[in-house]
Amino acid sequence: MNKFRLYFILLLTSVVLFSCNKDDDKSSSVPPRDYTEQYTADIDSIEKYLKTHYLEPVEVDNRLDVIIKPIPSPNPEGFVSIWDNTEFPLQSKIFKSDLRNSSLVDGRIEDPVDYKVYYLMLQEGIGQQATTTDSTFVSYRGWTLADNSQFDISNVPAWFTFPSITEGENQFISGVRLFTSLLKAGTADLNQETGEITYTGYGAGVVFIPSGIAYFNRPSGTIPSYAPLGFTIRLHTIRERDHDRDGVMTKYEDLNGDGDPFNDDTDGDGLPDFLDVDDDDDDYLTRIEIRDADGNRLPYEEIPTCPGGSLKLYLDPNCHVIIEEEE
Ligand SMILES: [Ca+2]
Ligand SMILES: [Ca+2]
Ligand SMILES: [Ca+2]
Ligand SMILES: [Ca+2]
Repeated sequence: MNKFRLYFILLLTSVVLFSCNKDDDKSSSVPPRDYTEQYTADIDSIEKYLKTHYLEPVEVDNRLDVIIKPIPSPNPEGFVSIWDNTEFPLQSKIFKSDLRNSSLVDGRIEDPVDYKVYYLMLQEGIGQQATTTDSTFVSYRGWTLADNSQFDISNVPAWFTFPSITEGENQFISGVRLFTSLLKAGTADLNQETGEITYTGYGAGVVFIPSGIAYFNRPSGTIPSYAPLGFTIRLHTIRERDHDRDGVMTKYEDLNGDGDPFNDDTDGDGLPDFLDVDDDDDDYLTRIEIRDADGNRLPYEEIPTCPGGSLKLYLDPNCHVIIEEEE
């Protein structure tokens, strides 16, 4: 579990090191491969995998999963490849890596690749659609596509958050969290006698991830470098977050609505709105600019715009707080 988070920290460190110290100590460090070249190789091996393997859905203790095996040759039982499967049709979506060399600004790492991510849905989910900034409560299983060896499994769901808000919050690899945003959550049922919570109707799917949005050049546990990975992901529930705790939920701080809160920076100070406690840089904190005359926090929809303006109060530096905060 923690290795996902540890990996992320290590990767961030390595990005900083590689960008700052290119000339240092060439003997002991091998530069990472080119993202585009590696992606070309990865997508080729992923497509070969999908055309030469079949899957069977399984359900154990309310956990949806798949068994994936190579299609035997000859193939008297007529196994259908994942590529041609019509019961669980293969889908794909283009993603950009969401890794950044700082959690505070939009210093996206220099990765030009449009990653084609193949996936299939086992169950759509009946609850709320996740976003990339929600905390997600996920159980999973992961394996390497090169030899179908399982490197990790978590039948008990755990929380993942990107970017982490408090220390100790786990982050999944980029490819998994991007895919998880395509799933819908389930519903939780509490057994009053045992105290056990059962999740039903959760979104579940299988995703095939190029190494550039997995571990790339860094081996992790039994995962070698540059390894395309497969994951089964089950999204049990989600929690919306307010990353900067300014009273405006992160989902409302994606002003241009493109699903990426890192590229919305109202005051242009390099800190995106969802991580900026004073979004318009007028020296009045957002959390006190979103209160009514009695000092109560307003629901987002009810935060007024400035007189004669189109922006909400906390986003317009030309007008300020409704009431001064009393100490
Ligand atoms: Ca906020
Ligand atoms: Ca945005
Ligand atoms: Ca800002
Ligand atoms: Ca302000």
